[in-house]
Amino acid sequence: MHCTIIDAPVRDGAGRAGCDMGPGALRAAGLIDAISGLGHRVADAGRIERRPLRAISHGNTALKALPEIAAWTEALSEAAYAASDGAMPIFLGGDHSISAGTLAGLARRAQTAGRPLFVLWLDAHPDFHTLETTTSGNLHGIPLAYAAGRPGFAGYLPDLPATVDPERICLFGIRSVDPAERDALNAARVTVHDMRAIRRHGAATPIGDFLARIAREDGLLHVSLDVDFLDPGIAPAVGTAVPGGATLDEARLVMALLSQAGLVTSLDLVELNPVLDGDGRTARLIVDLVADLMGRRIERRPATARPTRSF
Ligand code: 6HN
Ligand code: MN
Ligand code: MN
Ligand code: MN
Repeated sequence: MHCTIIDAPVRDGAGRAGCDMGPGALRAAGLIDAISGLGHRVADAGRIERRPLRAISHGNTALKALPEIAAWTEALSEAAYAASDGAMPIFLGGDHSISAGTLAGLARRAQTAGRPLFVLWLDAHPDFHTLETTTSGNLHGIPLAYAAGRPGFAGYLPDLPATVDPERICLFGIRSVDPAERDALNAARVTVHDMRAIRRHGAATPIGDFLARIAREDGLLHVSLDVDFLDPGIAPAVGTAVPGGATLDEARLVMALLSQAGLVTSLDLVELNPVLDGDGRTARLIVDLVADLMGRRIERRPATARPTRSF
């Protein structure tokens, strides 16, 4: 596998500062060595430059940093389209607003390739607000709705040349949904596996079913991993922590299933806030999960210590 690492140090989409340091923290935690150590060729594209700011205004006065996020979205859309031609781009966020751009570019790539694009959204939140419905005004709450072509973005950016079909989106790990998002998700027929369902029925069947469908339809698969997918007990370095997230075993199972299927063609790693990661353990955990996803074999420790004899 050929991978391209792309830094997207975006912080303006989140309510608190710090996500701009995410790429540096993931690199310091050994991301590139972890991937190349598994035998993959890694190209380092470095940092994306934001486009120049344009004046953009909108009737929703709660919106924060609209010109900034628009300029990042344009730059990331171009970068994602270019980097997905034969390689697997890995985008280091940055807050989740980066996915509006990465998905826009990847949807265009899928259209060029004549293959359907599927999205696995690993997150506590659906990020399915429009510019009209967000009440926090934080634009990391909108990327999936934008990429899916929901109405409610008029005057923001030019119309997308390609969008993600909502019926090819699978939300997994969800446990914090705003009312406007709930209604829109139901109407759009997005697949939602919330934490309650995952606790009751496990992770293997829903992920396996989704992967089987992608294989049948010869699809591309983008995985968008928000740190708050994980339980804050194991991944505290996130500004929007929600209790009851994925455990280490659940997260590793998902990564192992993705690795075995071999269908992932692009990846976002978002919302890591190193300011909240005193000892760097969240960054190391994300690197570990990426290594699982990229094919590291899971070591099974015997339940009880097996006596070994050398004589
Ligand atoms: N994220 N629904 C909340 C909002 O402000 O719109 C939270 C968004 C969280 C965004 O997790 O990437
Ligand atoms: Mn998110
Ligand atoms: Mn989230
Ligand atoms: Mn929301």
